[in-house]
Amino acid sequence: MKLCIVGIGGAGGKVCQEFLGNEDLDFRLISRITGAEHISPGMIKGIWLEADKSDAKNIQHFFGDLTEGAYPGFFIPHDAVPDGSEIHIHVKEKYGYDVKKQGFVRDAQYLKAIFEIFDTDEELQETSARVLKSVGCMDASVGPFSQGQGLKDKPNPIFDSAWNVIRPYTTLGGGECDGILFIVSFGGGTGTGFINPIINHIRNEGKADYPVFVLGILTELGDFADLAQFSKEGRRNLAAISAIYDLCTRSDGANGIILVDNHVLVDKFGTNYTAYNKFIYKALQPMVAGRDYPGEVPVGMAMAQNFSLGVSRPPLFVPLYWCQPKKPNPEEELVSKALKDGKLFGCTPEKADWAVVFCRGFIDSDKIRAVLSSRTGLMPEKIWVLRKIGEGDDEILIMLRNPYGSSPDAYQREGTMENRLCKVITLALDYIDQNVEALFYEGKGDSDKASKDGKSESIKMTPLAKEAISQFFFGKEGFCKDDFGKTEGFAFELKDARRRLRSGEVPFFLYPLRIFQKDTGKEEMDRVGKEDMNLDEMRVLEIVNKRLAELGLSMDNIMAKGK
Ligand SMILES: Nc1nc2c(ncn2[C@@H]2O[C@H](COP(=O)(O)OP(=O)(O)OP(=O)(O)O)[C@@H](O)[C@H]2O)c(=O)[nH]1
Ligand SMILES: [Mg+2]
Repeated sequence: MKLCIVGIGGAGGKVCQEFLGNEDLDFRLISRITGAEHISPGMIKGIWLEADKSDAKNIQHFFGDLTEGAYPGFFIPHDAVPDGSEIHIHVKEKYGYDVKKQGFVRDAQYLKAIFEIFDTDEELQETSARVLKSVGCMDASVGPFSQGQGLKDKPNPIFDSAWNVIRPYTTLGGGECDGILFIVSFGGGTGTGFINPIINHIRNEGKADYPVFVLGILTELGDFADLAQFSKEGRRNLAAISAIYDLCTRSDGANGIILVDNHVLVDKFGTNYTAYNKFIYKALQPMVAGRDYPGEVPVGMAMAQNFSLGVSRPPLFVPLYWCQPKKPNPEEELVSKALKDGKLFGCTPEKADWAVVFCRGFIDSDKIRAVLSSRTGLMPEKIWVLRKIGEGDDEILIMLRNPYGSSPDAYQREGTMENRLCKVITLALDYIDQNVEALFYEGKGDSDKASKDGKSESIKMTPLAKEAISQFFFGKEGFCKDDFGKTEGFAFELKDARRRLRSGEVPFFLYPLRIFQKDTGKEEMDRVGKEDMNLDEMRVLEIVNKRLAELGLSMDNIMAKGK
């Protein structure tokens, strides 16, 4: 498997940079002057998607401007919308969103809304096609619309252009990468806002099978990140849980969501983000690096299929990493240490339903399987071991799939996934309760509204957009302080998910939610209806079962009585 690393947003870009470092470090300047090819360890390819052009151009110097042919490059997707064009004006006048805004509004709903607006507003789709054609995008031989794809009938310029710059690195566009690893932080606006729309976009393009993995770094608790990221804890947690929600509920979404918790890294490295990023890079090497053992060379497609085998929603993976100096018979110690001290996210290893283990060094797969099986109770056939030739230490990266659930008191124990996610949900709900006006980009003295340059965010949502956001969060019942989210909407789903986590139910997020609904005309129903109808049926069944359980009945005994 050869992955294309796509970092999105600030943290995503910094971690991506670790993967793309030039092997030829000492001669970087000479390499540039002579135009020598940039070679990363393991020949990894990648790209950085960012929303803040001024940061990308002036604050960092690793990535160059991809549109000027630089590699490694950054790309600013909203640059694809011509400034002051009819597209720009249409979205602003009808909805109030400024799609050209530099540095995004720091919440996940902003980009979700914009993606869905382009996805649903037919008038905008026609306008976009006309404008982009008139500025020559259709026939251009360079730039984001040039990758042999031309312009679509219903363009979604921000996400089309982003996919078009990624595609050439993938086997879908003639490149070598047979999978994509997106790296984002769960907590900002750019990474959390972009990750779901871009995966939706890839899947909607008919790329149902292309292997897509997400490495999501959860924002830490406390106020350290407030300053660094200009966003308070509650808001960061709402952004984080919104992104995780959308990732978990799209049944044909990512093939695996790998979770890393900044809070775990705080304990290891204090407040040094660069140390976190280097460590995340190191921990992923057994999965990402080349030099597989002969006969153990997984292709992206097999990896993706195995990751999501037997589960109907994108699975969560917790990585556990350990490395130690080479020694004879290291297997027992490697597995024990990884389980004890190597978790990168809270979890209960015994609850995992499957595991993949990546090792580097002279390591015996059968022994790894036997030790991991005896420690976790997982059947050996549910443990897939892949080995690579290592250079220095022995290393192990265990990825445990869905290691949570079926334990009603787990949420009370520190160090479990239930406990961590319940905290995130509670912080997000408290934030909604206390800052409801911020969901509509309103309210006085909301310091979160200040952007980096000190200017306030000039979003003035129209009644149409406000109504859509209100419906999305609170459903028909609307917002009522200290008493919202009782029957429907995202707030309800969050409360219900917290209830599930507390009672040990798996999974905890169930139903996809949109801000702007698709026109449910017949054609649309035929196209997307099947999945939605199944979900509706599932929901009805679930509600019926719940009510029956409250009455001490079950579907089975009713059927039996009926007979
Ligand atoms: N591991 C790691 N985490 C980071 C780093 N920088 C920021 N974070 C965390 O990630 C969260 C989101 O920050 P960014 O990634 O900068 O946000 P973004 O995706 O660019 O979104 P914006 O809000 O639009 O800037 C922060 O709240 C921190 O918790 C980093 O370099 N490494
Ligand atoms: Mg940013």
